[in-house]
Amino acid sequence: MEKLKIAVQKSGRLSEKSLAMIREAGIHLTNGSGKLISIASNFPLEILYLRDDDIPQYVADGVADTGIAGKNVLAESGVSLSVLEHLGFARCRLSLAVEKSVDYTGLQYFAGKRIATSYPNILRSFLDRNSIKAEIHVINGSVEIATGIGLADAIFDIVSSGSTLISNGLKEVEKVMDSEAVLLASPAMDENKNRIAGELLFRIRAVLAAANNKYILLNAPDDKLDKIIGVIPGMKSPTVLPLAMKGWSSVHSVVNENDFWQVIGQLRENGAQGILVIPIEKMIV
Ligand code: PRT
Ligand code: ZN
Repeated sequence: MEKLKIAVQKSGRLSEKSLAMIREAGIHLTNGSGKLISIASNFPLEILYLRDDDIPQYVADGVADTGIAGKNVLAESGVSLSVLEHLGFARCRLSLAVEKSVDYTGLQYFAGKRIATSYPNILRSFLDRNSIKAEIHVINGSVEIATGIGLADAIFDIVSSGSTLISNGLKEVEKVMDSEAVLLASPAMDENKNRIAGELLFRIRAVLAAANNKYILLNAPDDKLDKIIGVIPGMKSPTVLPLAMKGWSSVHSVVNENDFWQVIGQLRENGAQGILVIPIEKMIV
């Protein structure tokens, strides 16, 4: 049977999480390190291990049908591909940074300056959009040292925690884009591959939804039930079951990770007791 080919970074920041996500989608991989290809035993999927920079082009050319790459890499490649899903890992941003001592007053600062980066295309289009003429110096790797060694006046690079900037005496002054890993799809897939890609996407969404939600159980005094239910609407509405002890009910629901601590606080204020929080394995939305 025909297999869907998915391109995954061979080794780097995306590799482990990309493979973990595929495994959590219930797909078994016969994997060994250093391989170029793995084949799934229980799903029509073949994994191609590539450098992340090559992934958008390979997907566009149909060498791979789908792929996982950073949004930054897709933007830099200039390849136009549809993003099937934002995957929520490898989050970072691309920013302009200058030496800490610079009295930065705005984008005009960059006019006529030398900016070092490994992302010249994204930077050029940002500067063009803002009508700033600057000199772009392309360097691959260790961009953060470019100002210190006198190669540039500023840098444009990936920032995550910001600690690399701080330890090189730099400060972030303009965020140009946010990035995270994205699932890309080739426009050239036939009907069968589209169907497999659809099933893979369905499973990945179930994994992502599960990771973002928790199952919650609690005991509520009946006279506070309405208030407590108001705090946790759940997927449709919460399950409410009477407890053996008169005047109390058990409430079951699903709470989004983002609202979690706020919801717990409101539940306690409203007299909820014995709150249990359980991870969700898969969530079909
Ligand atoms: O060999 P290959 O070409 O496949 O890998 P690579 O070396 O090009 O990429 P890799 O594995 O380093 O990163 C892959 C992707 O991870 C990037 O394209 C981003 O989408 C994403 N990502 C997320 C990051 C970071 N976070 C990150 N912090 N990529 C790089 N960094 C580096 C950054 O370059 C800077 O030097 O970490 C430093 C900044 O981190 P903080 O935490 O100090 O701010
Ligand atoms: Zn790369």
